[in-house]
Amino acid sequence: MRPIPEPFRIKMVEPIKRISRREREAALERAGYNLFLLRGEEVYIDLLTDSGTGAMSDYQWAGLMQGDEAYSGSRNFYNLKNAVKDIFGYNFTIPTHQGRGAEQVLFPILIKKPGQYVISNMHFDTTKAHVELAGGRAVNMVIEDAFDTEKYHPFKGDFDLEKLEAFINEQGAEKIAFIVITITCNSAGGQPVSMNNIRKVSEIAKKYNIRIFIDAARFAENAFFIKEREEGYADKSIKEIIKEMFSYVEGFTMSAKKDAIVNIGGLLGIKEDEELYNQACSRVVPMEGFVTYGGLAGRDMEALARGLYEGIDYQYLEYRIGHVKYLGERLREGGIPIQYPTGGHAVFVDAKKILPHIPYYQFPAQALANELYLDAGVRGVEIGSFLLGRDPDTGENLESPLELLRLTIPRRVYTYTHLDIVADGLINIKEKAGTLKGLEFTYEPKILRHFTARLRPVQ
Ligand code: P61
Repeated sequence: MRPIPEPFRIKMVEPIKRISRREREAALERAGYNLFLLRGEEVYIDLLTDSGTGAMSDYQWAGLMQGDEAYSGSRNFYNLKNAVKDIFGYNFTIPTHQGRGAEQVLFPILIKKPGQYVISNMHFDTTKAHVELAGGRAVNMVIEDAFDTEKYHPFKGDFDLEKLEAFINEQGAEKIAFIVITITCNSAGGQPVSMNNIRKVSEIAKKYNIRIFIDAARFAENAFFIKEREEGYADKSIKEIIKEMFSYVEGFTMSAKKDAIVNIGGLLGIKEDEELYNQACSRVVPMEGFVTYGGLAGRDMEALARGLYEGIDYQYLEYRIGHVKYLGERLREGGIPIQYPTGGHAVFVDAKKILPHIPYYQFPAQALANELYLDAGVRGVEIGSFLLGRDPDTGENLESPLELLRLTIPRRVYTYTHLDIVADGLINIKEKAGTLKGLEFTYEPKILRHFTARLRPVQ
């Protein structure tokens, strides 16, 4: 595939350096074979996350200098509020320190009784954690095709509508606290949700009188895929598509560290429900900050207001999605199995297929991630059984349906040559895959183990 050119010039750079293989081996051993425990300087190309790692534009940086640091009513807040109204059509905007800030404000308002369900195509890990902290139970209802990495489906993030309706009928609508549509569906591979599916899910929600929201971290990338792949949307603008997507729900939580290309920030958007807005205001003050800053400085809100527009620019999105696809195509050409088609923010490598000799409880995707670091200085992240943890009742390791290595591409940061290094590294590993070993714990914390656990190769 021919690279889609960057719609920007590089005016400022951050030097990076690749340490030697021997130094990487020592670093990995010190980090307990857990890439989260490396220092940033020990990594050459960092594909751990696309969250807060993007490069802001000159216009966003200029906005930082125009921060009005008023405790209440800063002009930057109003710029942000106007941007949300203009792009999403929503009346109420509450800034938060990041996505999970919005989740912790909203979810306890919606989960009224312990044990109520929250249904998503697929919850992201912090989202699931906030559902559970608020007493709810998170269930995922993405289509089966999402788990078949080789099968092409234009919208692998879609809800399984039959399953959704059957579950509501089985449990009774009063047992469902709310539905949240995650766009794009991060955990399924950054896969988009179609407009048709969003509309149908909202019809089901309306029919049963269930509240419905969007987890909007990658809303612009999702809109781009709708324009490219869904019938009837080729001639609509990205902004028109976004307006329609958000017209079907009552509100959204957003980590602005992704598609809005800021290093920190989140949003809670509410379409028109003033009572919900008032309830959220009472929670945001003690948890995040006053309602017109929510844990952000005025300058952060200005960068965010500007980033929202940059993130929905068609030329930028065409480059962005093409850039990620370029890595996906290079890997496929090199015989590396990936979640196909490539998603919006990352390429997800199917580690189970490359390392069939490593069982799930020895974490094949983590073994692959570690080898990629040793070979090429590239840091990806495991999305599989290591992340999933143990069954709280039996203490057994849970088996994830997929063992994935996520190569997450920061926005406007790395060049195509960097992506070639990543692809060459993985293709090289494939040749010696049979020699890779699984991992076992030397230290395992009780919760969220994949951040701090320590491992060693199985002998
Ligand atoms: C990521 F290793 N995502 O994908 P906050 N919803 C969705 C997200 O993707 C998301 C949040 C809400 C991250 C960052 C991350 O264990 C981890 O602004 C669909 O991060 O609070 C975040 O937004 C939360 C990486 C988060 C992790 C938790 O890389």
